[in-house]
Amino acid sequence: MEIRNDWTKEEIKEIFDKPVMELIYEAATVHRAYNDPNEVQVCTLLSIKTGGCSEDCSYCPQAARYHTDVKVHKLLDVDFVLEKARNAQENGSTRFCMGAAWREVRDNRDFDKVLDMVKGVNALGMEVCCTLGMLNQDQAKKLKDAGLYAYNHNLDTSEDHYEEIITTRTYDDRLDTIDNLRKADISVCSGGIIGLGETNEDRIGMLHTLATMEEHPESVPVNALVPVPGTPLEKQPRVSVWDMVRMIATARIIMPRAQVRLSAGRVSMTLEEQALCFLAGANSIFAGDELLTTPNPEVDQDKEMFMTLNLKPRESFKGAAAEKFNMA
Ligand code: SAM
Ligand code: DTB
Ligand code: SF4
Repeated sequence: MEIRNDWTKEEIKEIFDKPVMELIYEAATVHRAYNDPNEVQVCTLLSIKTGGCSEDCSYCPQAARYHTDVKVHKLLDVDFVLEKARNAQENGSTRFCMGAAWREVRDNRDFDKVLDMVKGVNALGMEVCCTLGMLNQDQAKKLKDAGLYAYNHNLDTSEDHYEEIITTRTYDDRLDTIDNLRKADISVCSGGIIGLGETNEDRIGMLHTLATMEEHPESVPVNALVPVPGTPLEKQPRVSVWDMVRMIATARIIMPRAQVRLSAGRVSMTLEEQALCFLAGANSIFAGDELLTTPNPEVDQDKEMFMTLNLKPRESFKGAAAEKFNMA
């Protein structure tokens, strides 16, 4: 099976709409043809700058305009961040992702500090990732030179549904940032959220945009909305595990070599539900007691899950991204 980036929406819909058992079987078959099905990447997130964001992303507790109880703080110190990265590494994480509640990267002292964080985490031998909002080509290059491995910038939803969720920047802005990452040879992490009130057509639309990029993102996070009191989406019903499974399985079939990440929402899933997601092709998680501002399963609970399911944490700098970026 060759890797395709000429998928049509109709073809993706046909996969997405298959009976669940058929879909899981197919996704599991593709998964084992391209990846070790017992291997799951463990990433740790850290919010290096929390809250006070100028954007209006309606799912996000960090937008200044909504009244949520996140503990706002300015950019953390480099030493503190490196301590957290070492901790994450001791707990088995091979990727460390630093998130900032910024609309975009600006060329200032804070950015210089982030570059130092990137250098420090890279020196630990971890895959270092950032998610700092939009960035230009020059900033992408500076991050790459500092040792950045991957950058997370989600599409979040379909182009059609986007305006219902965010009005302070456009879908094209997002695609431009992803382009800038590609030009700087940074591994792309891009996916979205389900449970924002979108239709199945929107979910298919987002997957279509990802799977028809010239190169598929090396990582595709699938987040279930964590509804946070104070945000416009606080009353959204939680997504069902079958919606997650459908999304993950379809992503796996159309982007066979991507790390499909079972991201936000694990805290409200049972071990069995998560196991279904791994069977459907998810091969990456965020570990650590917190995501950015909301709870995540406890580290010990995840260690137990890995033992129970005999999962192996994936080594750093391995797989499609490593081959391409030549950092193994
Ligand atoms: N400010 C930067 C940006 O927006 O690109 C980086 C941080 S932002 C919090 C990273 C991603 O987290 C968002 O694109 C969104 O997909 C995800 N996210 C934020 N709040 C969420 C929530 N309540 N539930 C699920 N995912 C969420
Ligand atoms: C992604 O797709 N999910 C992560 C990471 N990329 C940055 C963020 C999830 C955030 C969930 C809400 C919170 O904890 O603030
Ligand atoms: Fe700001 Fe990012 Fe949250 Fe949007 S998702 S409000 S850009 S921190």
